[in-house]
Amino acid sequence: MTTQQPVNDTISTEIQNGVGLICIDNPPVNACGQAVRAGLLEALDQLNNNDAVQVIALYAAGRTFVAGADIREFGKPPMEPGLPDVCDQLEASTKPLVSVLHGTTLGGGLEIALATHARVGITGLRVGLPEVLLGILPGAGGTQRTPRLTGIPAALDMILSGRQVPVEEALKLGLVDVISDATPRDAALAAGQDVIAGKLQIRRTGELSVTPDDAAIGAAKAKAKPLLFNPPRIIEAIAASTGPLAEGQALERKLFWDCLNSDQSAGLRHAFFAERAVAKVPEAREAPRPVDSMGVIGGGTMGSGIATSALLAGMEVTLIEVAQEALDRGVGTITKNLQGAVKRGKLAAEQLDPTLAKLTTSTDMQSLATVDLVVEAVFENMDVKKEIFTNLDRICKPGAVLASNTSYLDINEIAAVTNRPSDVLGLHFFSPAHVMRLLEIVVADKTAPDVVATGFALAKRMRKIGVRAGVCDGFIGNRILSHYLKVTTYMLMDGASPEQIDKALEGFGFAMGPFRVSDLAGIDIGWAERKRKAPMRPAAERYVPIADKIAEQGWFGRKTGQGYYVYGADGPYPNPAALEIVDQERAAAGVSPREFTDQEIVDRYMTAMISEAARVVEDGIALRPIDVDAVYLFGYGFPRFRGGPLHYADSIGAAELIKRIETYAKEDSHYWQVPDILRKMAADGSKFSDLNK
Ligand code: 3H9
Repeated sequence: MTTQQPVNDTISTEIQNGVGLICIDNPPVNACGQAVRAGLLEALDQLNNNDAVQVIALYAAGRTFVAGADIREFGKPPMEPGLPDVCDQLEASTKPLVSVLHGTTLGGGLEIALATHARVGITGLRVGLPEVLLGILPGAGGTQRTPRLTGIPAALDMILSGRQVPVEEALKLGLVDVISDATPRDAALAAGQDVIAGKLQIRRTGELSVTPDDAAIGAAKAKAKPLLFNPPRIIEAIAASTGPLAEGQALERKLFWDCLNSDQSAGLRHAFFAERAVAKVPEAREAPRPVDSMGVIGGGTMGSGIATSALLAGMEVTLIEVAQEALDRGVGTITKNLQGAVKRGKLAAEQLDPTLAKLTTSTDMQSLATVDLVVEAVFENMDVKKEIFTNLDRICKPGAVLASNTSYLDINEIAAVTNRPSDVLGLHFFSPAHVMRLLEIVVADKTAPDVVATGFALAKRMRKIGVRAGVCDGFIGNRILSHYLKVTTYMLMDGASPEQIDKALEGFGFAMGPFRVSDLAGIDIGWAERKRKAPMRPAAERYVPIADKIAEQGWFGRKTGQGYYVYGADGPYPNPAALEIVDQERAAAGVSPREFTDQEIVDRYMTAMISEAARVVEDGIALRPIDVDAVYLFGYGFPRFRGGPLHYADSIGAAELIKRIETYAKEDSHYWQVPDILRKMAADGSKFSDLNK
C-alpha cells in the first residue's frame, strides 16, 4: 500500500491492495498534453515493474476524464511521446489495465480509454470523437479501435458526427463494459478488484476483428458534404479498420497529418477558440447582477424568441404587449417554440407545462416593477424606444438592467432618456432568438461594468455566445452586413444574376447566398432600413434601386410567394419578373452587363466584408478580430471551416487585399477604400491574428 506519489505535475500513482492506480490531474479538462503523455508512460512502466501490482487502473481527477488532445499544441512542432504511441503502449501493458471514465471523455481521451483492456463509465458520462469538428480525425487509433468494438456503422456515425454519446448508449455499443455510480477513484479501485476476482473481463481492443461493411462505407461517402476536406478521409481510415491494426494505424496517421495541416482545420480550430475567447472581456472580473426574472416588451417573432430563450434558461418571464390580442399571439408563438424545443430534445416533454407556467403576460408596463432585467424588443423606431425607456426608468426597481434589442439604433441616445444610463445596454439577439447562438452585448458610453458582466452571464445561462460590441449604426454584425450587401447590388447591376451570386457564395461555404437570405428575411426589411438611412446617404455613394423596385411590387420574398425567386410547389426558381426589373434598371442606368466569374464574385464580396470588418476593429467597435469572427460564425452563417472573415483575411494577406481594393476603386473610389489597419499590416507584416493575442 502506498500513498499518492507524483510522477510529474499531471500524473500520480498509488498502490492499494494489488491495484496500481494512475491518476491524471491536468485542469480544467485533463487535456492530454505532453506532460500527461510522458507521465502516463512513466507511471505505466513503474506499475508494470512493481511486484505489488496485479492490475493497473487509470482514472482522472476533476470534472472529467481526458477531454482530448491539447488543441493548443496543434500547429506547433510535435512533442514526444506522441499520443498514438502512448495508446499502443497502454494496450501492450503486460498487466491488465482498466480505465474509469467520467464527465466528457472525448477525442484523444476516448482513444486512451479504447486502448485499455476494459472500461468503466461513471453515471452521467458522455463519450465522443469530436475531431471532425476541428477539421481532423481521431489520430491515436480512434478510427481503428472504435469499429473493433462497435462495428463500422456505429463508428461512422460517431466519428463523422462528432456527437457525444451518453453512457447508456456507450454501454450498448460496447464502448464501456460497465456503469458505476461511484467516484472515479473508488470505481477504479473496485474495477481493479473485479479484474483480480475474474468478475470484469479484459481484452485488447486491437486484437479484435472488424466485419467489412461496404454498404455502410458507400452510404457515408455519398452523404459526405462536398466542401469539407476531412470527412472522406475519416471514411477511408474507418474502411481500413478491417485489415491489420498496424496498417490501419499507419493510414490513420498519414490522413491525420493531411487534415491537421489543412486550412480547414486551422479555420475550425480558430472557431473553437473564438467561441471561448469572446467571453474574455475587461468587465469579466465584475460580479454580474443576479437575474432570475426577465421582462420582455414586444411579443413579435423577436420578443417571443427572447422570451422562449429565457424560459428555457429557467427564468420567470413577463411578456408585455399593447393589446390582449397581441399577447395571445405571443404566447402562441412561445408555446410553439417550446414544443419545437421538446421535439429537438432541448426540453424534456414533462418540463413543457412547468416551463410555460413561468410565463406571465400583461398589457401594463407596471408589471415590470420587480423584474431583474428588461429586454425591449419592439420595432425599430427611436421615438417609441425612448418612450418605453422613459417609462422603464419610472417603473423598474433600482438596479434592474434595462436592455434594448435594437439592431442598429444608438444605445447612448436611448440611455440618455433615463436617470440611470449606467444600467442600460444593448442586447442584440438574432432571429430566431431561441435558436441562434449569437448575442451582441452592446456597451454604451455609460454602461456600468457589472451590467456588461450581467449581459455575459445571461448569454452563458441562455447557452449563447455573447460578443462585446461598441455603439455604432449596426454594431459589429449589421454594420459590416450593410456595407458588403451593397457590393451584391453592384454586381447585380453590372451583370451577375442573383442566382449566380448565390451559387458562387454557397460554393464558398455559406449555407445560403445573400439573395436567398433576403427572400427569407423579407425584402421589405432591407427596404425599410434603406429608407431610414436615405437622408444620411452620401452624395458620392453609388445607389442601385433594384431591390426597392422589387419591394414596390409587394414582392417581399418567401412570405409573398416571390422575390428574387418564385416559391411554391415547383419552386424556388429565379423570378423572371424580378430579372426583368434588373434589365430595366440596367438600361435606365446605361449599364451594359458584363460577365462575372464565380471567383470574382467571391473575391469582391469577401473583400468588401473584410474591409468593413477591419474598420470595425480599427474603430474599437469590436475588441479584437476574433470577436468579429465569432459574430459572423455564430450569427451570420459564415462557413465555420473558414474560421471567420478576419481569420480568412489573414490567409489572403494585407498586401493582396490592398491590391484588390485599389483595383476595384478604379470603378468606385467612394465604396472601395483601403482601411488604415490594412496599410499598417502590409507595411509591418503583421496579421489580424496578432491582434487577438
Ligand atoms: C484530439 O483529441 C485529437 C486526437 O484524436 C489525436 C491526437 C494525435 N485542448 O469548453 P470549456 C479549454 S482533438 C486544450 O469552456 P466546458 C478551453 O479552451 C481534441 N484546451 O468548458 C477552455 O479554456 P479557457 C478532441 C481545451 O465545460 C477550458 O478548457 N476534443 C481543450 O463548457 C474550458 O473549456 C475536443 O474537441 C482541449 N482539448 O466544456 C473537446 N478542451 O478557460 C474540446 C477544452 O482558457 N472541448 N479546453 O477558455 C470541449 O468540447 C469542451 O471544452 C468540454 C468542456 C466539453 C470538454
